[in-house]
Amino acid sequence: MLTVQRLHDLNQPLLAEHQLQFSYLADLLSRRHQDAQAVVRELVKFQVAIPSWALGTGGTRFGRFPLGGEPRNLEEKIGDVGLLHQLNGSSNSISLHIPWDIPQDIAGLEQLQREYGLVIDSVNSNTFQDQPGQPFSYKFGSLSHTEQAVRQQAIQHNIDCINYGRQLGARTLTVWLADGSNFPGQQHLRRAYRRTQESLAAIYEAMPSDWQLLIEYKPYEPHFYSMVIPDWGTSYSLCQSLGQNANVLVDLGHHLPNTNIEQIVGRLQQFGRLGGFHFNGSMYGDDDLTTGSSKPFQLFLIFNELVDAARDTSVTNPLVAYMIDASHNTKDPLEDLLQSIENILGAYAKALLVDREALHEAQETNDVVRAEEILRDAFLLDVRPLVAEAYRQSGGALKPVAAYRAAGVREQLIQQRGKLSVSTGL
Ligand code: AFD
Ligand code: MN
Ligand code: MN
Repeated sequence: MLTVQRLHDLNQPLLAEHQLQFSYLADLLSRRHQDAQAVVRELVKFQVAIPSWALGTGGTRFGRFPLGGEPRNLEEKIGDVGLLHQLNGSSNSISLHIPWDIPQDIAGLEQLQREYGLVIDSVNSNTFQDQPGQPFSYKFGSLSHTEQAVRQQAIQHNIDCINYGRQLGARTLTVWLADGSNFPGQQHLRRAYRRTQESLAAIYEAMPSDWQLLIEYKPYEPHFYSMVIPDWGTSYSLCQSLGQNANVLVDLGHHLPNTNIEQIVGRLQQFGRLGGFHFNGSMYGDDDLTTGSSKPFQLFLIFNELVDAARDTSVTNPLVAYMIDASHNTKDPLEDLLQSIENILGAYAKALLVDREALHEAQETNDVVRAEEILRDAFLLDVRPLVAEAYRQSGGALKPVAAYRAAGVREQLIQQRGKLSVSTGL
């Protein structure tokens, strides 16, 4: 669909202006003793996984407006992520959600992955819905359920997920637990925690030693009185009780409004328990909007913590797994993912450009204004030429969204898969 030649042709008319902008910025940075190419190298390396469930139009509980050409199976989902990766060179992995993505033809899938240069990043379990033919219902919980048989079914589902993932080379199981209660008194809060801890321990025991378990938290929804894992503290305590290979996953939409997420990120790194991210944009809660769309400064501050910890030799945090967890009911999902990645790379580039020594000095001398100005200097810099250069160096498009449109990708997908094809997922 997108050939190397086509991408080259699409870049051609933009190249002169890009080079002008890039060399201006590189010059400016070198006057400040910063190296533009070094930032570009970091951006080229940076990869964000794409979840299989973000490739179709998401709905709200009021409706869904599919736009056609959505991937109908795992093979086509891999194809979509492959397209994104061709366009920006920054999405080389895909995250699976069971039961929607149970792999059938392993050899065929491996072949496809090789063709597109993709790996399988993680496997996500689903105990928030009942599946046809399932003996026990999750209506009143899964890993925290009062009945042992229901818990066992949910534990087994997570073990099955690990086994599916192993076949395709994944090494991460992500658990988001929807368990909770809607009314005071409905659930014994401490017992629900204990049962969850025991269930997770059983999953952890069954996990191969080179795997990691990531535990998400979320303050509300689908339950509105209490969630069993509502906050990072609960996730952290569970990870502590499980062992070295369990880490906390921060989903940007899983906080109450105005939570200082960058501080949580800093804390978790300090404790060596930050395992991964689900990037998205949030105004009010789990909105799953485009990453960085409404709060770009927050995204920058999060990356500032990540870069800061990465440069601090006293921090021993495991490798952080980056993923987008968004859902779109008004945009073409692929365009939205391209936008998200662009915002993520921009925030990362800005964080890399923070004058960390000067910031440290300002902080140690309590120079409040100077410290803030240092962050603002980096944040307000237009780093788009660096991001575009990273795309170019990895063989992608200087302007991925424009290239996607100019190449008529959606139209071709609709032609291949039909106007009515609807993807599985959330
Ligand atoms: C839901 C949750 C959470 C999770 C995803 C996949 O809110 O973000 O990562 O499902 O299980 O969107
Ligand atoms: Mn998530
Ligand atoms: Mn969510």
